[in-house]
Amino acid sequence: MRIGIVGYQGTGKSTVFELLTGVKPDPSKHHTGQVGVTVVPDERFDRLVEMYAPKKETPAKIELLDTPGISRGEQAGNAQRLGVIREATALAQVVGGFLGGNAVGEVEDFLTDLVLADLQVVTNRIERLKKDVTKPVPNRAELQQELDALLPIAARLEEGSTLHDMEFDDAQEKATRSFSLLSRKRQLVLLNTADSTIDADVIGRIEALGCPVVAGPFGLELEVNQLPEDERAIFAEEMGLGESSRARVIQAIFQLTDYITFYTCDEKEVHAWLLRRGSDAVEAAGAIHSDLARGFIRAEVMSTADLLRLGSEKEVKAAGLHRTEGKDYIVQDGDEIVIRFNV
Ligand SMILES: Nc1nc2c(ncn2[C@@H]2O[C@H](COP(=O)(O)OP(=O)(O)OP(=O)(O)O)[C@@H](O)[C@H]2O)c(=O)[nH]1
Ligand SMILES: [Mg+2]
Repeated sequence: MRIGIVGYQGTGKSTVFELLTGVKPDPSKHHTGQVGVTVVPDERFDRLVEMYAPKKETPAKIELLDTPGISRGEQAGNAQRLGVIREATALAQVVGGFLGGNAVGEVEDFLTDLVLADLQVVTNRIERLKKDVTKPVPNRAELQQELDALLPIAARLEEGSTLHDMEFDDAQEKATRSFSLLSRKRQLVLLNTADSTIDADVIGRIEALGCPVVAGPFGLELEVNQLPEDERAIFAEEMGLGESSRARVIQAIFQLTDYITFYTCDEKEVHAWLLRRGSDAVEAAGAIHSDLARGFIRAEVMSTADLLRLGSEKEVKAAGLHRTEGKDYIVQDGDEIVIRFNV
């Protein structure tokens, strides 16, 4: 899973990237974007580690992509600049609240830039299709169907709307699969404020645009992190800083993506795995290793809620809460799973 850290130039994207990943942005990677990895804070995982005391612990991680800022001045080039985030699972827009501009307007403008980038891609394809359907080609009916699927999408984008609440039918999904439409990606706003003062009205107005918001003085927090350990607490108190935003931001990003966490646990390793919500037991097996999916026999499942409440696997089994599930079982958030397989 890769999250694009996006936004206009100089809003604090690289600052947030460093705060979340601990990785210093490398100026030589500025144009292409830089990838860093961050651990997902997870209390269930911490408690499972305590319970199993394994030799190895592997928490869930997400990848963050720090991207070059897009331009307010020359919007014409933005569609191309946004190309680096086509592969992102979801977007986190950093808004430079500390700069004193209009934060709500900045989110609206950014959404418009995404819409324009999508419109360019969709329109190019439509123009091509319009020409091709007039030719005596063998797949003319197919091309016509693709054209019919794209026209309502273009119409929506021309109105200036994102595609967040447009339902796509199968033909539309198929016609747009290779585009990775930007204005369809889920988007979170990270409002980078000057200090710990947060304006609830501004947050409400951004949320009304369809983007959940996490606000915080990310720049200040990074500065505090970079102080010698013994000075951090004093400085944080002086600046009125509370708990670091890092955990809050990553939790919010994770919630945005519609993934769940499942676990594999024994005395060798406690491992947290991310999986798209709605995936079945074979897909969970495949996330661990392709052999486990190929040779899948069954999944033995218990919920970590039961496990942590009752204190051991033995107690869960005694309470009759340990289940055997087949291929079609839809994995639930918090499941602890053992895959039985044969290759
Ligand atoms: N005062 C203050 N300055 C900040 C804050 N966040 C970032 N800055 C400063 O703003 C400048 C730009 O920050 P970056 O994190 O590099 O911004 P960016 O969005 O990555 O910039 P581009 O990649 O060039 O688009 C730097 O000088 C930062 O030190 C903040 O919260 N408060
Ligand atoms: Mg940057």
